[in-house]
Amino acid sequence: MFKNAIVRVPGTNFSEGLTTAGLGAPHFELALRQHEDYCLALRQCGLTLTELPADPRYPDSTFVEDAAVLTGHTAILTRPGAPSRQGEVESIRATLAPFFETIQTITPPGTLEGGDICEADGHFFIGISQRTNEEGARQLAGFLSRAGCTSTTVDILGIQGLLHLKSGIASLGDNRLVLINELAGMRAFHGYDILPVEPVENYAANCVRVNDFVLIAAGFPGTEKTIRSYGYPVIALDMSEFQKMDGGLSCLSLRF
Ligand code: CIR
Repeated sequence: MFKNAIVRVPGTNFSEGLTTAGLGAPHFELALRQHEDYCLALRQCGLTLTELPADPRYPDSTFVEDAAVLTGHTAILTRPGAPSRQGEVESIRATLAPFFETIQTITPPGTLEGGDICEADGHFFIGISQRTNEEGARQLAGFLSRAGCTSTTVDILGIQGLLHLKSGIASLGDNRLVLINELAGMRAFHGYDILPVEPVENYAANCVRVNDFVLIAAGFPGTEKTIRSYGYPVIALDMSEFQKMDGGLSCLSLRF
């Protein structure tokens, strides 16, 4: 069960963040409303939120998930592969400090972003991507192992258009993974119950199980139906303005 979440409201210069989506500039007021609805949904799932103020030094800093990897008593601060995002980590350290006994940090030449880390029933998949390198993965695997967790790496460098591992996978718990086709065939995921995502709905693969609920991006009826068919109550959230900045549902919060 998750009890807490950390979120950060988008700043007025949110549109100056990194993006490859080609969907146009986000509408700031609408992004704020979507962020409010997202926070409301987390509360509906029973979480207590720590809401950080916008940080205009880092236009991508609303995507707090990329700054840390959390497990039990240990928080691991990342070292984002995107240089413009590396400064985001310091304020997340201060925010996590009251909650975690041990705080570790990924150090150079390692790079790692939280969006590349998918925890599935106690095992951690670590994506090797444009943002997370082998050295970052090696350091994280060491910290996880000391925290009593297992991990394996998944190379996604060859998958076009996949920013982070979690852009294409979600763990629902219960040995179930939501997966895009490009990942579904990989050995790493053998033995799991796979809920496939149609290619036109790839964006919806980045959904999140939060306690009794599954949060999913609105507008992807096939994926929503699949998840509902397994009996999960679904909360569908409009994510259009975050999608324009390559952001998914999971990256808007750190949950623990
Ligand atoms: C970036 O390119 O870093 C941000 N514009 C989007 C990050 C989204 N994070 C995620 O999917 N975990």
